[in-house]
Amino acid sequence: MMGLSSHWLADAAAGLANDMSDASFWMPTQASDQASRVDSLFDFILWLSVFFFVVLMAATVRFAWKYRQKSPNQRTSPVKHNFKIEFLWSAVPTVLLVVIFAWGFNDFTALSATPSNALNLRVVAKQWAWTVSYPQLDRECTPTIDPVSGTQATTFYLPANQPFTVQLSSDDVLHSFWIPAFRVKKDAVPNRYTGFTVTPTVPGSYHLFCAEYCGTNHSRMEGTVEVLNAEDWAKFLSKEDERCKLDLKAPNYGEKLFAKYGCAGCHSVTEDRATVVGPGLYGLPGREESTSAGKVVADDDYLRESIVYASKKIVSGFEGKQMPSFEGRLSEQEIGALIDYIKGLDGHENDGGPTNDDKNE
Ligand code: HEC
Ligand SMILES: [Cu+2]
Repeated sequence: MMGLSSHWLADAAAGLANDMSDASFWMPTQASDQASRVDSLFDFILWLSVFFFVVLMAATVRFAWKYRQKSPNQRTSPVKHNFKIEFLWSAVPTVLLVVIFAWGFNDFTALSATPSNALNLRVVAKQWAWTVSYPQLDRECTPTIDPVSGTQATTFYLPANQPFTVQLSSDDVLHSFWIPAFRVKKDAVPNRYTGFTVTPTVPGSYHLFCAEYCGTNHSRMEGTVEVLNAEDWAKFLSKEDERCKLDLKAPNYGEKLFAKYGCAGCHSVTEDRATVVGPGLYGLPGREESTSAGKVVADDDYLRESIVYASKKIVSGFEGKQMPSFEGRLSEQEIGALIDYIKGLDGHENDGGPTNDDKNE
């Protein structure tokens, strides 16, 4: 148990009242595999700073006293340079900074590695709410609006001890997806995908915030992450479960959009990669593509750009041909569904692909 005063302070500082049960003075509950890593580095930097603060202040006070002016006619002796001390005060901080950098970089890369059993979430930020969908499960968690405060809160669900990957995008301005108990925070940037992978470890209910000022109701852009044990997660997955409505547009939403927007009239989707008007899209994701802007790997960002801003990178061999601009015509969810569809053409598992039993266990 914590002291009364530190408990009050921590609550007040972070507004995390119900995350605080086993929190430390500085930090909320550790509820992911990333949390202890982040906290260790935080503690290391904190205690390192405390150590040098004490050493430096003690030396300052001692020297100020020892070398004080003892009589009015005492003169300062000339200060000469001292190689040993100068070397030390450069080398020691350099080594410490490199250690901090390597440590932080290591933790940062851990956030970027996506294991194949990860549950994939697509998170779209929009002034002033989050929409969280599960392309593998055909489910979508939408915000509920409090008519009095204007708070738009989204509750979504995760299984404990299974990694999940978030692919973030924004329909308007910069937002930032922040779950303090997981120690993860990532900006949602318009016209680009960002993301991370992390594993929740403790069943419970945790806060989600927007951590980037995004306009009037920024502080009311909230949510709750419910981390479920295996039994409750199985319940959530059952068809009868009412939490996060089954996405009625699914299945085959991407394929339907592909027909609806006329993509099918210009692009073949069969293995022969036949050219209709534009290039065949089979096998494109992950491949290296020659374009007017040089060679690029066809990742989600490239696919996104090819669909929304087709003229930015023209595929080699298609210089004279025009793909119509879809700028402003597709919602983030539609773009995501189209990308999932293209990625699923070769039947490979992918982050938007169909539900797969191995993936949801
Ligand atoms: C009028 C014909 C036409 C329509 C409609 C069209 N495209 Fe295209 N598309 C093209 C052409 C031509 C290119 C090649 C030139 C370029 O890169 O802009 C292309 C390029 C692409 C690329 C990049 C392909 C590569 O090999 O790198 C993707 C992805 C793509 N289109 C997806 C779509 C999607 C999704 C839609 C529907 C929302 C769509 N296209 C609608 C003609 C079309
Ligand atoms: Cu926001």
